[in-house]
Amino acid sequence: MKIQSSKEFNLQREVEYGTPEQNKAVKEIVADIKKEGDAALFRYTERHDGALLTPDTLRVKPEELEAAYGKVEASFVSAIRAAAANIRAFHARQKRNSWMDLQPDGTILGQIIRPLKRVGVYVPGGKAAYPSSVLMNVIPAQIAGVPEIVMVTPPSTGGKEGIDPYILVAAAEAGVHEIYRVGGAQAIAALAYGTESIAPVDKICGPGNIYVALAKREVYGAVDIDSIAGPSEIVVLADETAEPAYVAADLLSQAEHDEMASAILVTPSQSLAESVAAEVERQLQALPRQAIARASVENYGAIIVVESMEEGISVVNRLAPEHLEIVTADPMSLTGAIENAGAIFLGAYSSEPVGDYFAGPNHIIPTNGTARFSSPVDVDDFIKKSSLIYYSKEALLRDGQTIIELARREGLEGHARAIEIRLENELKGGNGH
Ligand code: HSO
Ligand code: ZN
Repeated sequence: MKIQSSKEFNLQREVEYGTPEQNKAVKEIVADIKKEGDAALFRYTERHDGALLTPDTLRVKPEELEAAYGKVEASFVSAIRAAAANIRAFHARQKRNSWMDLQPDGTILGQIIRPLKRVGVYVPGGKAAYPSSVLMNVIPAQIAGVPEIVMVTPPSTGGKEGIDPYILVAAAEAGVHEIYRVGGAQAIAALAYGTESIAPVDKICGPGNIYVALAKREVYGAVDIDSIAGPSEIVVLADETAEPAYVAADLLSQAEHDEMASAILVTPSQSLAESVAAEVERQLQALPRQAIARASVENYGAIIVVESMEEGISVVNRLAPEHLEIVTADPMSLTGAIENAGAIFLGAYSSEPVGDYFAGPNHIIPTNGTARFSSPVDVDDFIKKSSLIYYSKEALLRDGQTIIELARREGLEGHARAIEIRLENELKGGNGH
């Protein structure tokens, strides 16, 4: 890893918007599913995934879920259960209550909180089919009270055997209600517009390849979508008290996700910088995903040596990383100065995988500097709010003229008269309810 100063460092990663051909292909798939429903869904699944589906085989049956438990280790089931319990407990703290405020004049104002009715979770095939991400997408929806949680995933994430049994077990443990074996842009379109066999959803979330990302963008508006996740990022802010081998291991733990992942150490200590650089190289040699992690640290990784901890904090705030580890003598004392970071891990023992898998906070976190204005996935992503307004006669008599004034200023006489007709009637002594 290159050791550089903050002036030399410039993190720039292209956001993928797809090639014109990819965009065209996705638009066509979405339009076909919208027009032809199941017929197009089965046609594209045969073409892209080589699976011939029927309305009967599209949906995963309870027997298949049961069989999945037979294919995974008992220790995996208990690990998933323990993680799910922590994730549930953390997200349960986020639940909001509806509220109403009754004022002395009889006015009632409030917000009614309701869960979304039906949510679709996309689970990709291939190397990024993570059971942990199934928990992180599904549990917040479940805690929000979403009554219909639907999962879609390509038909052979587990090779010829069909869907990966680890994904099926995670889905069952998380509380998914329906599972369909479709993937790609066609699955996103089916969730958004519905087909004969899949009822449309209100929101689609979960990561996927470029076709999935483009399809989500294409259907946005007809349904809500989550934000489109970029490659994973970690920034470690450390002083000379940090253990170089731990810091290097944490940097590599995120570098191994993706060639475009970014792993950065920010430190005022030249000696830590040098020992972490050596450790990264040493540990890389023995890492099964060395090729991916090496590409990541070479292209998007850095060790930035700063003049002081204050400068380090300002570099972190500029990067606005998805994950920040603070590994200093007193990490808590620096936390207040961190303005932009999706998740903050404090101290030598809060290694990022603790949060990726287990502690309870969500691991779907804003990337690419978007932690400046957005937050990790939580229960709020699966609710909607309705405002409630009740005005008493007394309140309308008091505020009516003010409302009329604002309406006339906007040239909206109809608005003004809707108020005025009531004021006149009441002042005449009428009691029009
Ligand atoms: N670090 C990833 C999440 C993940 N790690 C899933 C392991 N599995 C993005 O936050
Ligand atoms: Zn991770």
